[in-house]
Amino acid sequence: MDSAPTSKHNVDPARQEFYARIGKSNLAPLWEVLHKLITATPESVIVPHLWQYESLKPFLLEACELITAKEAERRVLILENPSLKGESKITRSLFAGLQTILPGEIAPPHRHSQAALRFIVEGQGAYTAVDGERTMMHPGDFVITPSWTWHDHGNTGTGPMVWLDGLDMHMIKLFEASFREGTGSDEAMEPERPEGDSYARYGANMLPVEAEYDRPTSPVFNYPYDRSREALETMKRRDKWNPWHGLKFKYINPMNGDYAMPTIATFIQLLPRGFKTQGYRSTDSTVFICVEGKGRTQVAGKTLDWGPKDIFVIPSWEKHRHEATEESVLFSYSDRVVHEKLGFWREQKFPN
Ligand code: GTQ
Repeated sequence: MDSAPTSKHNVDPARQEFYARIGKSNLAPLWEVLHKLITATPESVIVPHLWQYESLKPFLLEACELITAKEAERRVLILENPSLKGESKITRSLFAGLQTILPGEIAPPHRHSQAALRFIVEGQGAYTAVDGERTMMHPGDFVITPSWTWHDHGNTGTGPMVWLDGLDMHMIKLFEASFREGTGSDEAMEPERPEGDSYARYGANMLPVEAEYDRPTSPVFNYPYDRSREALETMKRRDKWNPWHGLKFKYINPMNGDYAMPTIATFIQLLPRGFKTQGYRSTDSTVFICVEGKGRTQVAGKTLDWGPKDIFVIPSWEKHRHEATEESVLFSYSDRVVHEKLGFWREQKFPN
């Protein structure tokens, strides 16, 4: 028995009439959208882009003349992907912004469901406090503010301090799980523990024998650059260079060896002078910041020329390669940890 529609001629209007009718019942036909929903390969809506720090810096300083850190709560200029203007997104899931704080200023305490990372760009003498412990920030340090921890920032130095904020903002938004609160005061919170406490407890290849720490985020909330840089420097004497990554490491949570944060994966890599990586792509759109050196990244027919403090973003599944014209260090972050945990992370390594 043939159950196919017999008169093709009448099918389209009949379908349209059907769709309109079921639409009133909040129903829609999957077959009209199936291949837009389930694409053969990732179709990223974002574009590769580079922000040259030197050209942004004047805007950071101009913002300081227009608003105080206190009034702004956080004086941040958001890095928006050119294809997602007005959405506060550098990728579909992640936020990136440059936060500036002047000597004597504080950014008042608050807490929120969104987790943040800070990657320090320049300056000295500013601290961030997380959950009652302050840490002084230095260029190249990777600092974590876990979900729902109280945090404030203050600058006790003599010049402006700038860092890159990375937040899992748009994941929380997707899940409609955002909470936020302030302390009701604009004043900095009083430290409850001495500076360096977490690092001593969790950052010295030892753990308290009866550790009570039970967050899914690393208790080491400042990974100082001098330690990461020293590790890269020592390893480069012996390591073979990975053709796709140079010498690349992920920051980990010493409690379990997993990524340092449950929603954002963070990495640091060293590319020797003259090194060209082979083509690579992965499902996690990635934000990079050049810490030291100089080079370029080829992606989607574009060349992103980077130097110290420049920030760039590579979309999901776009083949790219890095070339270091000087010995370079890149820090990067992405939502790879989520892809891996949920079982859909993919990568492709090209032979050239
Ligand atoms: O420092 O707490 O860039 O709450 C965006 C939201 C920074 C922060 C941002 C924030 C923060």
